Amino acid sequence: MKETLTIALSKGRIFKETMPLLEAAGIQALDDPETSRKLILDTNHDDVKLVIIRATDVPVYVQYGAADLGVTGKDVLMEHGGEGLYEMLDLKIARCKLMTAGFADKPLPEGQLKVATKFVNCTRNYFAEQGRQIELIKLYGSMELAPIVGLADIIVDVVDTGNTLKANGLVPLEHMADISSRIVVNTASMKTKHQRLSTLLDQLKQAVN
Ligand code: PRT
Ligand code: MG
Repeated sequence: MKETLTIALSKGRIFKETMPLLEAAGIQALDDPETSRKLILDTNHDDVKLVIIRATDVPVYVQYGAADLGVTGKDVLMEHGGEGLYEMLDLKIARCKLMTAGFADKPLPEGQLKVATKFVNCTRNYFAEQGRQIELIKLYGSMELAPIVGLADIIVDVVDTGNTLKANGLVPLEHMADISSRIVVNTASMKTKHQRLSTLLDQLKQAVN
């Protein structure tokens, strides 16, 4: 019997933009995660499974070998730290920017800046490198609200069109990083399933270019 290959994906934009690339590599999902309640999707290969999980959980599943590989945003990967996995390929999908954002017309305070974000590690590193003192406020979503209600001076979030910021009276301020989705592979799987993984990675690389 062939060993199973487990691929971790989140639903939404990552699933939608990854599937054409997996299809180019000959892998088709037999269910749609937007309509199915299944967390493990079969594919046209009986030894390839897709596990559908929260975006922030993808590096964790791959780190512990619950999935051999996964697709994750560089933002999520930087926040996770990358322990136990290899970043193998830039799929150049789900592109956006990690930015600070705040009010256009309001000067920032002289002293400690209050920053609200779910990207606490990225934010801590960014401001530490610049020697700027901040107070970090960890949120799990709807970061745009924080400056409006006076919870924070600025936020750190991923920005695509900027429409969400604009709709809440905010503007992008500092560009922290360009973001796209990456293939990450479990370090042990890279050894034990080397042939299959390198074939799949080659096919995906061709599909990207
Ligand atoms: O949504 P959920 O809480 O389940 O998890 P998630 O937000 O981590 O997952 P998901 O599927 O929304 O995003 C997965 C990955 O897509 C992220 O990790 C990023 O790498 C990437 N990506 C690309 C984005 C965006 N573009 C994006 N625009 N992730 C989030 N957004 C948000 C943005 O923060 C804003 O609130 O979408 C909103 C609309 O963006 P604008 O600028 O176009 O208005
Ligand atoms: Mg989201």
